[in-house]
Amino acid sequence: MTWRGIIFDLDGVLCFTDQYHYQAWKELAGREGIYFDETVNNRLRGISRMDSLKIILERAGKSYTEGEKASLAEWKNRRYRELLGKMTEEDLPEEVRETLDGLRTKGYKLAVGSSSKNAKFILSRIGLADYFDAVSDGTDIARSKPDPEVFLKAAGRLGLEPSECLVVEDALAGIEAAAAGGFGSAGIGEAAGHPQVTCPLKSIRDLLRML
Ligand code: B16
Ligand code: MG
Repeated sequence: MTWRGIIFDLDGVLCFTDQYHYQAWKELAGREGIYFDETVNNRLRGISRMDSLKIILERAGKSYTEGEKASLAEWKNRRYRELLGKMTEEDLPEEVRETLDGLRTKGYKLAVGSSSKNAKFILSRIGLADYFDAVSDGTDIARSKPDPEVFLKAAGRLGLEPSECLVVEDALAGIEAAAAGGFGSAGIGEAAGHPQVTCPLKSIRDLLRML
């Protein structure tokens, strides 16, 4: 298949904000007396903030009103953004920078497709604010991954069909979203083992060898 566009997931592919999500959710769960660990955190990869909160509250001893849930999500996001403030251009891994530059030189159109409403803030922290041909994120969509909406928006903004784009993902929900939208997918980490993945990757650098 000849791809014309590459759509990158953000958290877990271009940079690693996992530790900050983990810390902010852990503090929130601690305040509420809810058990939370890495295994629960792994289930939150790629899905929206409110869907993540729903998973965390599965272990709560009481039920929460919609208003209470909204305040919890807001508290988590405030704490998360405080932690993101520590990120700098040094948090853009060298292999990511080289891969992006290499793909650009080869003539691919490059986009971001992220569930995060903080995607633009994170891109600016790591020095990629103006790098991509298109960015589609949590502020653009009504349905989060595994729905393909975020990738369909990114492809539309690149002026390409889904079948012309390869989605690069670390989350199982992201691979499912890519397949549901008619995109090819390249999976990193846990996502490399998903049965619907088109190309499993050991590292993001494999893209340069493959494309
Ligand atoms: P926010 P991605 C996702 O980003 C994260 O993987 C996921 O853990 C998070 O819940 C989601 O963004 C929403 O993030 O609270 O910042 O809107 O992997 O799709 O780039
Ligand atoms: Mg991700």
